[in-house]
Amino acid sequence: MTVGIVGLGYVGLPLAIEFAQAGTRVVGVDNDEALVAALAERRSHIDDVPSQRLEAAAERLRFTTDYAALAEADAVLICVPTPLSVNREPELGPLLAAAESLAAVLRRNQLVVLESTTYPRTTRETLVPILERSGLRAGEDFGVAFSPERVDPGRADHTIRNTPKVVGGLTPSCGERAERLYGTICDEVVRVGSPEVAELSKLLENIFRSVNIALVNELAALCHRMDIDVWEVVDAASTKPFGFMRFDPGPGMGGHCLPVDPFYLSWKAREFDFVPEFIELAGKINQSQPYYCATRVVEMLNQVGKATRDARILVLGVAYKAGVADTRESPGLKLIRLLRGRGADVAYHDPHVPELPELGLSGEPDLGDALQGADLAVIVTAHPEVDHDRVVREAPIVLDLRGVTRGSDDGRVQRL
Ligand code: SAJ
Repeated sequence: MTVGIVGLGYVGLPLAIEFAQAGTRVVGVDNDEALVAALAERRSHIDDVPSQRLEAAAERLRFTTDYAALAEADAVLICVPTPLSVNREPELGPLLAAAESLAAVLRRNQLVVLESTTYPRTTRETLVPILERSGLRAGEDFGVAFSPERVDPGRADHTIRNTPKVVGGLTPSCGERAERLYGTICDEVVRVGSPEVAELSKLLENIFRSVNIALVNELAALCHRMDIDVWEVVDAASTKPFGFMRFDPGPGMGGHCLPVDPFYLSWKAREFDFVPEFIELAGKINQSQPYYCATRVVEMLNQVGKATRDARILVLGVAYKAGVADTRESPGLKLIRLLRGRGADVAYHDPHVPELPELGLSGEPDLGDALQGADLAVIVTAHPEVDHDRVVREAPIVLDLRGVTRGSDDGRVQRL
């Protein structure tokens, strides 16, 4: 069997490796020539895919920018980005381009599976009509299904093989084909009755997180006003062994999934005269969290008689979450902009992120040097390799947005 994969990013490349290691020939297609050239030389750009794994599966992996190579594939998986536009609406450009290129080479009896996160009905209403420009009929001449990606970059405990894979076929036979295909790389495949169910299940997974993160962020602001330790409240609630799932307050909600996916659904819902209040409210709270954190910084400086203007503030951690280098939609970047807007002199230290070109900033490589001369240190993303005890010892005052200083009752430290 041969599988084609369109889009060789953090979803497509791990899939390519998984199929190759399962004995399937893989044709990987991407429109980025430099990326394809690097992969052809067995150099990986994805942290979760060491170059050695490319080497090991080399004889079953072919990478190209030429969609014509997909003609030899029995199945083609589309794994291209589905971001938001500047006014936070679904940006299906990459998906439409991939579909149009695939339609030009589509062959009878091929199976096409969309993995990119999107709103319900994208597969049926957008992807299928484009593919049918080939003259072939979906569900009759070729198969179509949707199967959401559940790749969590940097995670080792949950893998493609041991994470259940949801699959929704355009027709029962499409679903059966997709189930057999994923059964070669996943221990459990979960068949659902339609692409829409599969599309919406993915959005629910991430909207669930967005809403609960917003809940604890809002609770943190209330607790501050009531002088209650929100971290102790969350710890206590987390002792409940059923009916509760822990979420922690923080500087906001970053990443390439959570700040984006919910707005795909709220955008589509408008077509049905429906305003999903939870999604909008959660988005509003999470997007306002960096602003709230900026006021906490100003408040702390004020308490020691310092103005924000010309204060030297050290931001610890600018990646969107601990342990990663990804700064997409990172609240740390927003917080830096807000503090600079108030005239502060902001520096940062993040062992995963040496440069922030979009802010014209280079990270302070040495923590000790970075702490020298700082009027306030704010822990925004708590990477495990950063010595936060040292931060508490050496910074004049510390604002901890991640609850990593809870062992300290030092009066110079405040937390969300
Ligand atoms: N965050 C909080 N408080 C929390 C959890 C997260 O403030 O309690 C913040 C993080 O700091 C980050 C953002 O929210 O800025 C997103 O964090 P995340 O833990 O949801 O991590 P992501 O964005 O990498 O989410 C991915 C998703 N995986 C896929 O879409 C395949 C998500 O569905 C996973 O549940 C999540 O990883 C995970 O469990 O790690």
